[in-house]
Amino acid sequence: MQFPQGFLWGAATAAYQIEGSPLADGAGASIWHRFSHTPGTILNGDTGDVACDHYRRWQEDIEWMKRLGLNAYRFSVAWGRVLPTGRGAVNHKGLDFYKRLVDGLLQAGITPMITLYHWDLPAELQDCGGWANRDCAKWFADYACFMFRELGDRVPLWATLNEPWVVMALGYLWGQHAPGMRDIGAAAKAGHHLLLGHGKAVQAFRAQGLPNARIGIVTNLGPQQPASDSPQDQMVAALWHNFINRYFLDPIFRGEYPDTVINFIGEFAPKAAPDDMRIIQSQIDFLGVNYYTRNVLAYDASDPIGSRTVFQEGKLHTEMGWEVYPEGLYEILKWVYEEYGEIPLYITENGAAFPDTPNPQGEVDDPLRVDYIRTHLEQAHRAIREGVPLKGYFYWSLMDNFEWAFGYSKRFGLLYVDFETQKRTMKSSGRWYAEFIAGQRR
Ligand code: IFM
Repeated sequence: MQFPQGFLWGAATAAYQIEGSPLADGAGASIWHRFSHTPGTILNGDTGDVACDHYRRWQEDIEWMKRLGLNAYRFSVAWGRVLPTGRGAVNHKGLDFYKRLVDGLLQAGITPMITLYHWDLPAELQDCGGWANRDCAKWFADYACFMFRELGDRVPLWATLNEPWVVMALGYLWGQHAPGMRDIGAAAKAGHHLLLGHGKAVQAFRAQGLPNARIGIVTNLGPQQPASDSPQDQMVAALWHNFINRYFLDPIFRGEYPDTVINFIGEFAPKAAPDDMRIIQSQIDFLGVNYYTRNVLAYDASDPIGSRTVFQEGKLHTEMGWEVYPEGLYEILKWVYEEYGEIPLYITENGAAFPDTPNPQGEVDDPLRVDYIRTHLEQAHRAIREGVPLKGYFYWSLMDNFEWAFGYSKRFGLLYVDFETQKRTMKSSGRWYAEFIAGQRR
């Protein structure tokens, strides 16, 4: 398996999941700080107050990246560290943290990819309605523009949003994520304003004229397959496919929402102002694909949405309950390529949580994760052989971290983190990945 020259070998993280010190040095609280401090929201009452203490240990973490042989690192900026209330006054201490991090990465020969929004909206903006308020698109673009000015000369890869579908569905529709809303109308508005914020940020990026930087968006995608050939199962699988895979990509690449979903949500469908779709369609330079699993779906009249996910007996599932289905990575990459054309792609997340425990010598052997990475890389390679313009792979995640509503109970890392002592230990999957990357350089 030889990947193309210049392929990026990375790992990914997000600010609230690893940084800790959420209010340090003048940072403003985010919706995740608020949400995790609300009793009953997060398993075991966990919060991101300490997380992996990366805010203070970032230099050590760059050393770990070097040991892994990474040539790229995807991380997110906590909006509220830089602009504590989300707009207006700048907090230079917060900004300096990211400047130091970027410089440290560049010095180590590691290409930074910044995600501007990985779910931690400044809490003050939520008090004004958050993403359900159309103004949020402008607040986001202003923040993005500020970041391009400050770091655009040094950061070659920028992603506007991480998984807008998850923000809309889990944050505004089903309520498991911050801001914990359950309101279909607000969800549809939030989705539209996320798209608009993305488009406006892309326009601000172009206006800066950054010759060495490229911009894209990161979406969670995966095959949505019918459990049988029955027309009802096929119908629900198609609906989920349009909802998960097309709902954000069709507007970006075609300037329209998928009809089936719009018809399904009826009166709640987002109302686009005349110029919105033109802004949303602003040309991007790459698409980030986060792939974890597939869904097999059956019609179920007793369910409010009319469908249920069919558990795949006999298949390996991760601690998240997600089926390990490497072919799905190939299938979804091919689908994106065939559907939306020659856009450069990155696998911006792919990974698995397994129950890792150190042995008495303190080593963490995780053969299931080694298999997971290897089999997914095989499928990525297969896609490249068939012409898919895949440019990089970022394992999720560099280290065990705060897995949102599941707190610290799910370990995805290449590095095991002892959350009591903050000691990092490279798992056998980390050693495997390092050897694999080294092999690509020979
Ligand atoms: O931890 C998350 C990440 O923040 C976004 N994508 C999925 C990961 C695993 O659930």
